Amino acid sequence: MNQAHFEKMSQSIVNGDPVLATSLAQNALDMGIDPLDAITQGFVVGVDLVGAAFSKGDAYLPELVMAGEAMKAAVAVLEPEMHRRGTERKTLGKIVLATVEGDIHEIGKSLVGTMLSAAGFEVFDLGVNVSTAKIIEKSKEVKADIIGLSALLTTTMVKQKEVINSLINAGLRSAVKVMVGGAPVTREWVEQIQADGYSEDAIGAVDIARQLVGLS
Ligand code: B1M
Repeated sequence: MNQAHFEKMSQSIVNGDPVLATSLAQNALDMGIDPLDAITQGFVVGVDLVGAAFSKGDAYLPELVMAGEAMKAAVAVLEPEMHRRGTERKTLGKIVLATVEGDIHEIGKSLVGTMLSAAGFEVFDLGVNVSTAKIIEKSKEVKADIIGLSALLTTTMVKQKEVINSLINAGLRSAVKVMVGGAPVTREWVEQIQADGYSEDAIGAVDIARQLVGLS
C-alpha cells in the first residue's frame, strides 16, 4: 500500500505538481508513513527521474524548475514533522550559496539551490548581489563544506576570484571547497581562479557537490 503511495509521490514530482505533492505529503503523514521514507522512497525518486531526463535532453528547464518547486512543497510539509520526531534528514554537507556582488541574476542560482536541497544538502542561500565579506562570514559561521558562487555577467565573474583570494588571505582556503557556475563561466576560468568545482547546470552541480564532499 505504501509502495503505491510512494509511486504517486514520485509521479507528482515528475509532473511538477506542487499542489498534489503537498497533499500526498500530508496524506503520507496521516497514513503514518515516516516522513523521511516519504522523501527518500517517494519524492526523491521523482527528482532523480527528472534530473536524469534533463541530462539526456528528454526534459527541459521548465520541467526541472517545476520538479524543484514540487519537491520544495512536499519537503515543507514533511520537514516540521521530522524536526518534531528528531529524525532530521542526514545532510550530505553544508553549502553557502550566493550570486556574487554586483549581479542580480537569481533564477539559475535558486535552481541550483533547490536541486542541492532536494539531493540532501543543507543550503544557506544568501540571495543575489552578495558581498565577498558576507559570503565568507556566513561560511565561517555555519562551517560550510562548500561555497557555491553564481555569476551571470562577465563583469561579475571576477568576484568569484575575489572570494577565493579572500579565503586564501584569511587562511581559510583549505577549510572549504569552492564551486562556481553561471553562463559565462568556462573550464579555463575555473582553472585560472583555482576553484574546486564547476558545473554548467543544476543537475551537474549536485554531482560536483557530492564529489567535493567525497561521496562519489
Ligand atoms: Co540579464 N544578462 N542582465 N537579466 N539575463 C544575461 C546574463 C545576458 C547573457 C543577456 C544577453 O545579453 N544575451 C547578459 C550578460 C552578458 C555578459 O555579461 N556576458 C545580461 C545582461 C547584460 C544584463 C544587464 C547588464 C542588462 C542591463 O541592465 N543592461 C542586467 C544586469 C543586472 C545585474 O545583475 N547587475 C541584467 C538584468 C537581468 C534581469 C534582472 C532583467 C533578469 C534577471 C531576473 C532574475 O534573475 N530574477 C535577466 C535575465 C533573465 C537574463 C537572461 C535572459 C536569462 C538568465 C536566466 O535566468 N537563465 C540571460 C541570458 C541567458 O542566459 N540566456 C541574461 C535561466 C537560468 C536557469 O540559467 O542563470 O544560466 P542560468 O543558470 C544555469 C547555469 O548557468 C548553471 O545552472 C543553472 C541551471 O541550469 N549555474 C550554476 C548557474 N549558477 C550556478 C552555480 C553553480 C553551478 C551551476 O555552482 C555554484
